[in-house]
Amino acid sequence: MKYELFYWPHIQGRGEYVRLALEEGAADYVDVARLPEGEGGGRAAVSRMLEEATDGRTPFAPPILRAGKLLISQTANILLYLGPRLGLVPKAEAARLWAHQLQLTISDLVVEAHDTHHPIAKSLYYEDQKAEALRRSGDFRALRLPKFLGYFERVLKANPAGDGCLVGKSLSYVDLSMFQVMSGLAYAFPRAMARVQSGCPRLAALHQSVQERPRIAAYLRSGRRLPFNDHGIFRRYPELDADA
Ligand SMILES: N[C@@H](CCC(=O)N[C@@H](CS)C(=O)NCC(=O)O)C(=O)O
Repeated sequence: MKYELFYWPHIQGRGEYVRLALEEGAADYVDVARLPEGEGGGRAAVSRMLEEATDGRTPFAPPILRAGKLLISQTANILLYLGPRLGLVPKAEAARLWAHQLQLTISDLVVEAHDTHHPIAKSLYYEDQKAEALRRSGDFRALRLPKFLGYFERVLKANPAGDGCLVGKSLSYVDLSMFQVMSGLAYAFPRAMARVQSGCPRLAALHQSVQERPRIAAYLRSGRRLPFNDHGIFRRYPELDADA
């Protein structure tokens, strides 16, 4: 199967959760919007997907994955589809539902991380909602970040198959996504993350182990991995990472 990923070309964004799974699974894929515009790439490639109904199943927002005749959107839904095909989730239904449940919780965390800098509206500039962003990020750092990471740390600790991964006894797409969220949070909130992470040794070890996997390490070194920047979901605005 040759997969086509459609995602905005200049940020990691939610496309990165899908990319990490495709890379670890050694999948044959094209990151369509990263192709030159003359070859059907660029932002227009994504916009086209949002405008053209395919069997009446037009996606609302990227990332979008084309797999043969299937067009799939919603990050967690894409990973639900890819997981078994790329060997990135256990076979049992209960484990797949558990993986999906954790992935949806990661999606919730991603939304909250985004809303620290855009608490009022996506359509407004950060500078137009800075006062609200300062209040929102204070709550995020003090309460939400420790609550989410503390939860995932407990999930690791409680995994009956071992605390090296979140689901079952080997790496799943959820571990890859957890790696991405932690990387993004460490970029956006280096001070808050240093405080919270000291109480989450298993999560820190998981992050390290994912980063060292040969295919992930090769991907992270490659030009396919864009650096974090201040247009994406995780942004480094030092004023939003003040001391507790
Ligand atoms: N819940 C969706 C959210 C998708 C989403 O918000 N995509 C962003 C880019 S990361 C977008 O382009 N949104 C356009 C919009 O919300 O109008 C997912 O997890 O895939």
